[in-house]
Order: sequence, then C-alpha cells, then structure tokens
Amino acid sequence: MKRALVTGATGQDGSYLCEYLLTLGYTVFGFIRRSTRKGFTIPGVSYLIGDLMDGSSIAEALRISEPDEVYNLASDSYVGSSWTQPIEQAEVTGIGCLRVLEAIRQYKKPVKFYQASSSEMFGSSPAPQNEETPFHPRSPYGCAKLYAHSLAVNYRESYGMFNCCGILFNHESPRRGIEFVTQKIATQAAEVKKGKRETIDLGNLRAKRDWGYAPEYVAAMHLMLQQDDPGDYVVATGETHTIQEFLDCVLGEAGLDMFSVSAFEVPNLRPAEVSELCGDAKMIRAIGWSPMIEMKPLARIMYEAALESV
Ligand code: F7E
Repeated sequence: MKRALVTGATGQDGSYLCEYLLTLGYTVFGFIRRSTRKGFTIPGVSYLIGDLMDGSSIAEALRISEPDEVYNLASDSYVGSSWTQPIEQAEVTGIGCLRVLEAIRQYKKPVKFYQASSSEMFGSSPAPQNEETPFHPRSPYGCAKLYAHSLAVNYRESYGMFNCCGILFNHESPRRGIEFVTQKIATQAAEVKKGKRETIDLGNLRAKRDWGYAPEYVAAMHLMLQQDDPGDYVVATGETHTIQEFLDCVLGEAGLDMFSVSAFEVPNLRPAEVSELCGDAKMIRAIGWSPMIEMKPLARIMYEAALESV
C-alpha cells in the first residue's frame, strides 16, 4: 500500500486529491496549518499540523508519514491578493516549495515529488501555451510559482530527484473559493435568483481562461508520478473562453438577463493582467489523461451547487 503526503490538503485541489488517492488504496496524510483546519476535511485522511514557513514541521511530517509520494499544493492561490501581500506569497509559494525539497533531500529515502505549478507562469506569453512556451509571469503569485517550478526542475537535475511539475490551467468546482471569478459568478447569480442581491459585480470580462473541472485535474497529478521518468506537464482542456462567456452560461442556467444583473467594477481590475490562457496539453494526453468536462457543463455544475448553498 502506497503512502502520500499532501500539503494544502484541505483546499479545493488538496481535498479532491486526498479523496482520489484514498480510492486508489493509498494511506493519505494531509499537511495543514492549524488555521486552515476548517477547509474540506476528508474522512480517512490523517492530518498533520505544520507550516511551509517552518522547515522543521515539514521534516517531522516526512518522518511520521514515511511517504512514497509528496504533493505540494499549498499556496495562497488567489492571484489578486498577491499584489497586497507579495512577500508572504514569495515565502509560502516560493520558498515554501524550497523547504519541502530540502526536507525531502535530507530525508534520504526515495520520494516522488509533485509541484503544483501554474499557467500563471506563462503570463503574457501568447496562447496556446505548452511545455516549451517561455515563461513571463504577470503577478507576484506567478513569479513565486515560477521560482518554485524552477527549483523543482533544478533539484531534479542537481540531485536526480523524481520531481514532476503539473502546469495546471484554471480548474474549478463547487469547492472553489468565493474570491475566484467562476465561483463569484455562480454564487452571485444564485443570490440574484433568490432575491438576495441585485447585481453581479465583476472586473475585466474580456480576459480569456482555459477552465477545466478540478476533480479531473488531480488524477493528472497522480498520473505523472506513475511514469518511469519524471517530467513537467501542461494540464488543460485546450478550449479558451472569456469571463463574459462564462457569465453568459451561468446567466443562461439561471434564466437571468445580463443587463439587469451585471456591473463593471473598477476596484476588481488587477495592476497587470493575463489576457489569454489556452493550454496545449499534448504531453499529458499522450500518457492517458483527458478532460471530460469543459466550460459549459462546468458552469452548470457550479451554478447548481451555488443554488443549493446560498
Ligand atoms: O481570475 C478576471 C481576472 O481569480 C480569472 C488561480 O487558481 O488560475 C487561477 O488564477 C480572470 C482574471 O483566476 C473578476 O482579472 C474579472 O483575468 O478566477 P481568477 P486566475 O487569476 O486566472 C491559475 C491557473 C492559478 O494558478 C491561480 O491560483 O477573471 N476577473 N472579474 C475577475 N477575477 C476575480 N477573481 N474576481 C472578479 O470579480
């Protein structure tokens, strides 16, 4: 029976990954901060309290969990707040990854490592983006992710570690935080539908994103660690849509009229924007992964879940 240690285990991706690994018969340990205990906890997972800011807590988690695989998913994944707390972002997302890599290196037992890299690293590089596309991040979050990504590659090349980076494009679900645009649209549309608010307040509606369904994306994380050799993979649907198109889908589901509910709100605009992301996921498709749920069914899943919860 394999053993896995997952950082960020109570977030959207962490919770789906823990569930997925349990279905595969893994013994699963979640590494979480005391303050994030209230996220999505999954029965059957053993949670270890620690912090990516504290290398000794990572070493202790390795000692207790004795993992075959470590998945580093912890970060503040909301891009918008990375401009207001850039140092914390660098500490957790960037140096946090380095602390995990160092802890694994010093642990001296063979451990496969997955790093949650992000399409935000591509930033202003033109779409479609694949593993060969140059990185040009447009946010402190993207810069921190690129530092972590580069280190995972460097430790693979320096020490022969089995490190894989999944360069995941946007992936959403009913477990998505309310600050992300898909959940914001789904939740606010459900609130309008129920008469709890009058408008949906958004920022840049012209940005384009490649949105997939998060439960499918965690399977890709696991799959790359099962290959004979480590590598880095883009994970995406290959379809891109504007925020406006996602909004239109949700409004269609809700039977609402765009002009009566939406408003353009300047404070939501970012200091620098990533205008178009569209992933070319040929490499991960070649090893057997493919997404089933694209933007329209995703919008329906998220709106229906929001309608239940508001
Ligand atoms: O923004 C625009 C916003 O915050 C999407 C994270 O998982 O994916 C995610 O990052 C787009 C941007 O996600 C609002 O300006 C308009 O262009 O949902 P988001 P993101 O920034 O793409 C990548 C791959 C990650 O790795 C990240 O961790 O939507 N937008 N109006 C808005 N965005 C938000 N949040 N709120 C608005 O009102």
